[in-house]
Amino acid sequence: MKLQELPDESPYVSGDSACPGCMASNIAHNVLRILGKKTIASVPPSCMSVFAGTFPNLNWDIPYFHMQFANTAATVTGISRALKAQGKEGIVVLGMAGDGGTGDMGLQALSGAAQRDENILYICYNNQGYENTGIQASGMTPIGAWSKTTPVRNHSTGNEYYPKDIPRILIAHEATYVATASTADINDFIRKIERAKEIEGFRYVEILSVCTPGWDVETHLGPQLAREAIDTGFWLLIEYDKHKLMVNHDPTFKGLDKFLKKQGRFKHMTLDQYHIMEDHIRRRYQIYKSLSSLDHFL
Ligand SMILES: Cc1ncc(C[n+]2csc(CCOP(=O)(O)OP(=O)(O)O)c2C)c(N)n1
Repeated sequence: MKLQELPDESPYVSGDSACPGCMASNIAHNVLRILGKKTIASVPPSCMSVFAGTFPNLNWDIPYFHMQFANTAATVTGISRALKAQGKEGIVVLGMAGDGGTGDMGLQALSGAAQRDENILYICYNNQGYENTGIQASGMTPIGAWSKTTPVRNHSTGNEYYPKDIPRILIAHEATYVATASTADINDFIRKIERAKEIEGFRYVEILSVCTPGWDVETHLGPQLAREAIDTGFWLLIEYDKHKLMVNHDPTFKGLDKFLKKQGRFKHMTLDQYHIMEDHIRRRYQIYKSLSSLDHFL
């Protein structure tokens, strides 16, 4: 479906309390427009669970479970297996978590579900930090980024570590479907969520989610930054389906410095740090590109 063909109505109804410019809110709205009402969702502690509200004021108009931080994949596994035991078909079981809940706290449950090929759809909205609790670094925060736990003072210059590449980790599990997406390429986004909806087994989609306070950017800049993230290679669009990996968009790698300078979290970066980031971006692209040249992966 094209964007114009999607229903205006989404089970993600109005009334969330997300920050101005929050991309996670937009992601949830569009994901649920595509998945529709025959969906059961589970969201762990995160911005999303907070700005969704609580019953009876919850803005998800479908069955919705809020559980513990590390449990997303395990919770949706239980729901999916219970539906199977009851002989109920055609219901999407969705887990939706931030990058902290996915790549740090939730990683072992996620890994187990991928290995067992549980019949679940797991979406990580990756805002690249523990944003709900006040902007701490997660395992998926970019190298060099400022956060409250990676300060820029006393000779400390932001996050020292490379971010975990969760799609690559899940591909190594031979997971059924693994993709990344962005609201900046909405047709690619829709196609991937539709594909993830239609197939059975373990499906993972990770979506870049601009966080205006966490990235220290003006509230109107999200869509532009999401576009520049793709063009600069900062965010790769990839898809692993039927054991074949594809890179869906080849970045130009141009304008990385301008892209970074628009974000307060990177404004302290030295030239050396910039080169480390640039080198990392190109290496990651080369890795995906060389894996995509294989006829059959693993
Ligand atoms: C076991 C446990 N540790 C810490 C917390 C506190 N906590 C709630 S939400 C959150 C941050 C979540 O970060 P992420 O998953 O990246 O989602 P975001 O807030 O960025 O949307 C933390 C640390 C918790 N609820 N449970």
